Amino acid sequence: MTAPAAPAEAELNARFEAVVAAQERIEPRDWMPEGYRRTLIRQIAQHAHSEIIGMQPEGNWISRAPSLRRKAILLAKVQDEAGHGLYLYSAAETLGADRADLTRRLISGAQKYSSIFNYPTLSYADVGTIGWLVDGAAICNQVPLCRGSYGPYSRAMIRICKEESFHQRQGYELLMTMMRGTDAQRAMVQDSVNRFWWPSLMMFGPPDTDSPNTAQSMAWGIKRHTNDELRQRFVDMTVPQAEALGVTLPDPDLAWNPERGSYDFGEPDWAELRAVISGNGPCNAQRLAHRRRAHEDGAWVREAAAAFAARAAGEEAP
Ligand code: FAQ
Repeated sequence: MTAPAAPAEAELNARFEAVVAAQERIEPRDWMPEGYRRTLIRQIAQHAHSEIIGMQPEGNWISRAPSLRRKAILLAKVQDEAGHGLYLYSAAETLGADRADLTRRLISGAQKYSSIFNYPTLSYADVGTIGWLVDGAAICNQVPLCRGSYGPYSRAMIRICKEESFHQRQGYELLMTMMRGTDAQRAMVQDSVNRFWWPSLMMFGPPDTDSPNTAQSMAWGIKRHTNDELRQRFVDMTVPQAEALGVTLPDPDLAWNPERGSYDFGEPDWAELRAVISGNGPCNAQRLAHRRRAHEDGAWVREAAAAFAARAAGEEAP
């Protein structure tokens, strides 16, 4: 008796396309096109790196939090970001990526992380603004990823999004508290919003006309909306929140458009986004140097864990 012939690539691809079209999930052991695997590893790794590098701007303020309560909140938030990075590295591993290799690629600058984390945090108000605007943008971008076509990534996003919503609320509550305070505190909040507004819009990526990956990622169900659609959704969600907070968003072109049922807004500085993505933002060098140092300082922990695992495996062997 001969073994049944393996399905031809065309048949495997047809099955894959049918699962994606039915909005069902592709799982790690399913056949998938190499381009799909590569795109997912790229996006999930960048996402994981963003969570890990994203600990630095807010971590900068843990030791200078204005009260024990604020310190406890900030510590918990930064720890959550570490957790998100770990779920995401695990999701990338289900695709055959090696976590140590991904870390090497981050440290060498071969893989990207979100542009937003290359801006400095100059005052405690930035902790609130990051929660409100940066986590807010992250939620807008990531809620649709819970319906993405790759099972381990979409499931990881469910928990991450729940935690990000909590982060956004804590940021908004912090800013609201400052806005109810002194003139100096209100000025600090406004200054922070002025600095973070445009970089937050850039988190959604380049405009659709200049986004090489969107069309294919949408066809594969990795992305559910384009960069511009999500940016618009974020602006529409955020303007009423800014009004309730009493801050002015630094865009003279921001205006309600009744025909579109959305806000019109100005053009972000795309040259700035390109510069930041290519390593020339205000804090790129500092962020990577800090990550590299932490990795080198942790070498002894990795060695000890590997030695312990090898010894335990030896003891268990018959
Ligand atoms: N920064 O063709 P597209 C967070 C790159 S997590 C840096 O449009 P794509 C939580 C892009 O990778 C924030 N690079 O690409 C938190 C591509 O480069 P490549 C991270 C960017 O993938 C909160 C090239 O430009 N979130 O904030 C950026 O279809 C607070 C062409 O662009 C995610 O990663 C950028 N802003 O769409 C943590 C979500 N934009 O790889 C701490 C998942 C574009 O070809 C504190 N990712 N690039 O060399 C995504 O949704 C997508 O990957 C996009 C980009 C929308 C980011």
